[in-house]
Amino acid sequence: SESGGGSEAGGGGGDAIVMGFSQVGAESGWRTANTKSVQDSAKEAGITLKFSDAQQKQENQIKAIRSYIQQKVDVIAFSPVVESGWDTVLKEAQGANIPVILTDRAVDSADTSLYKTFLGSDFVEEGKKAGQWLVEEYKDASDTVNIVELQGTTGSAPANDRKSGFAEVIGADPKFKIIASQTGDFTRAKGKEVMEAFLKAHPDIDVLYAHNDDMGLGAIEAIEGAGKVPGKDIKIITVDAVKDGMQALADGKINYIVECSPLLGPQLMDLAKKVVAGESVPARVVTEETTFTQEQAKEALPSRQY
Ligand code: GYE
Repeated sequence: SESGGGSEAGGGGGDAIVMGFSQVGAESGWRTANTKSVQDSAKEAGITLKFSDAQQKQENQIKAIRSYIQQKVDVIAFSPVVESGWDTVLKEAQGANIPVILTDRAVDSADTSLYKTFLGSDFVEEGKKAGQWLVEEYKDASDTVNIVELQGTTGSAPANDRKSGFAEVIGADPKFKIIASQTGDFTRAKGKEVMEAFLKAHPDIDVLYAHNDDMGLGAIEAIEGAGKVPGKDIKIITVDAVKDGMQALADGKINYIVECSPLLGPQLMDLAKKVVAGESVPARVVTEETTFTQEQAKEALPSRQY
């Protein structure tokens, strides 16, 4: 492996640790910030990074992981686009004695020995926080609250969990009705397109719950295009809190954002060093996160990094 120049990098007879990282894609502002965090932190930690972008396709990630196995990297890290279907390739990595770290998203493999740890957010909790805001916002209302939902990438951990956490909380009160729910693939373009269809089919939407800021931002364009006022005629809740989302929140077009931090790089590099050195690491490392109202967004915006 190449020398990365970091004095702490080890595990391979003094050479820098080589990490193969398979990223989901470049679908959102969150993802761009996450990629930068991983790349910057690898440099900082003296870890040689082999990086690939799977363009939201599982087959591309499997190919990338197989090529990292062939190249005999020291550690593989990846953010699995969907939860299912990883056992075969993870067994190949295990057979080659290459430790695997899940970052950001989880897999549903029953055999948890196939990876060393999972670093990332608690997406169920994020969905619950979104639901709790809604329950509070409509606590004095007795009429039905019509909700439309823009889901993340079908089969992905954040889409599955943000949906179930939210449904659990609002399910306690029958006045909350999800009248439409479809994937917008975590992108602005798809969020806009699906919201346009929702608006045509349902003249009576009260609330939009979007699984990320980007889909929410696309939906805002659709809402304005339909002559309605986002944040007023239709209340909007999103997840992530990237800069563009925070700006829309401060401008009153979004009503509430549940934070999901993309800055996983420093913790990932620490975990990688430990795993390569054969040290034990916790099976689960959960990211710390908050929520933002419109007022809080105005305060936080000037110092927001991403
Ligand atoms: O919320 C979304 C991105 O996996 C947590 O993926 C991540 C999600 C994030 O595309 O914006």
